[in-house]
Amino acid sequence: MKKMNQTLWLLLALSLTFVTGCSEDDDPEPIPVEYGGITFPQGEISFADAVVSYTPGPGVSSPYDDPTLALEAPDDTEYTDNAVALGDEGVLVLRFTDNSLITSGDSEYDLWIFEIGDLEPTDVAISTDGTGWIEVGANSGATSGIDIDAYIGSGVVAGKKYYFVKLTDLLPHQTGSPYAGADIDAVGAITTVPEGIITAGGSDGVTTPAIK
Ligand SMILES: [Ca+2]
Ligand SMILES: [Ca+2]
Ligand SMILES: [Ca+2]
Ligand SMILES: [Ca+2]
Repeated sequence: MKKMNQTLWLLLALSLTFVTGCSEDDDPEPIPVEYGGITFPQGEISFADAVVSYTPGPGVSSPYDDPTLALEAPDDTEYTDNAVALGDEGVLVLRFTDNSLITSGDSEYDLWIFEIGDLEPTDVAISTDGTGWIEVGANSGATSGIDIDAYIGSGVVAGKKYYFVKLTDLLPHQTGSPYAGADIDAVGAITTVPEGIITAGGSDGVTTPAIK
């Protein structure tokens, strides 16, 4: 009887050690999410988190002039005015704070732009610091992906973390006021690296991520 009790205690102690070890040391596994048929393996953190700047072109007014509508996961699948209009040749700069965009090492798409309504293309550039920009081509409008590995050798560096995405509406003029130009619902990174604590800094009020 005594031996049996000892065995039970030993088993209990072992299982407690196992449970405690798992919960303390391991990051939780990301839960993939799917939007518009595209799977984001790192889950909800994959999407842009903050607006750096918004310079709309002509033909945009409320409620289509709110750049925060381009943040986080896509939510305008039913045309519920949850996208920001850029206006003709307008510019929107977004940033990732709890994740970053990196190359995938293959020709799979790495960055997705969710644009709604009439197809309106944008020029896309990415940056590590929000100042030096690397052109990664134009997207076609609607939900479209970009392979940034294709730009290795013309600015993109494999494995480097890109925190900033700049979208510039491209002519020709298609839709008019109040939602002229490309309508951006969301921007997501497939090959996304989770971030730890971001250090704040910079006199312009823009939080500058620690470049690693
Ligand atoms: Ca994010
Ligand atoms: Ca890629
Ligand atoms: Ca559109
Ligand atoms: Ca949105």
